Amino acid sequence: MKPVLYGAPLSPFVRKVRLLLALKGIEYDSKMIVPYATPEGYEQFNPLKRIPALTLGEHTLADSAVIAHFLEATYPDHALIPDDFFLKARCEWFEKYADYELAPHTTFTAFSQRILSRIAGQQPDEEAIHKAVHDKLPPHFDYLESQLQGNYFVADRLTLADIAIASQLISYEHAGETVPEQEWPKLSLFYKNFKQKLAVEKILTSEKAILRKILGS
Ligand SMILES: N[C@@H](CCC(=O)N[C@@H](CS)C(=O)NCC(=O)O)C(=O)O
Repeated sequence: MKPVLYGAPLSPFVRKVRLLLALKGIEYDSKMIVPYATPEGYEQFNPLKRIPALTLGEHTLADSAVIAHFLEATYPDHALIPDDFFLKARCEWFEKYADYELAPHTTFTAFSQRILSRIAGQQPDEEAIHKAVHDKLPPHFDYLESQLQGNYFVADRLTLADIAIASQLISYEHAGETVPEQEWPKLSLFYKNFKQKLAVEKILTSEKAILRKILGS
């Protein structure tokens, strides 16, 4: 029985789950669900009508963090969450940080304004983007820079913490923004190294193709 992932690949929360599935080598089926235009009945998968949702047999789950932790418990191979209680909690901390502190700026401002507005035929709010890039994100990047241990955030190896943070940075890159190397060398290198992993490269290539198609560029 394969899990079924509901969502759209350009969502960073769906991306987090896709990356986890790919890095763990879990086969799954996908069902395209476009946010804000969810089909009737989608509430049975996610009552908030957000993406992602996931089903495994009779089980239905919503929210990327809940899904990621469920998948980790159900498919323990290629562990992406440490067993040690403290490291596990650190991993959860960075995942939460990415989902709730970075996302408002990387995704819900930069990506939404530069990409989603364009798709809707609207002008991006460049003032809001400027504020996100120059005021809101720098303190978060300073914090993340101070927390990096080598190439990883937790346990000196790849974990869900890295996946969650990089998922937000990918949305930021899709929006045409980067983490400048001069200001945040460790964070910039972390992101470069993360993208070089084969499973990540494949997903990123497919996302870029989708973006080109959507934007007609
Ligand atoms: N905390 C949630 C966030 C999910 C989320 O906000 N998804 C967005 C797309 S990136 C969505 O579905 N938005 C539609 C809506 O809020 O109605 C998670 O991690 O799954």
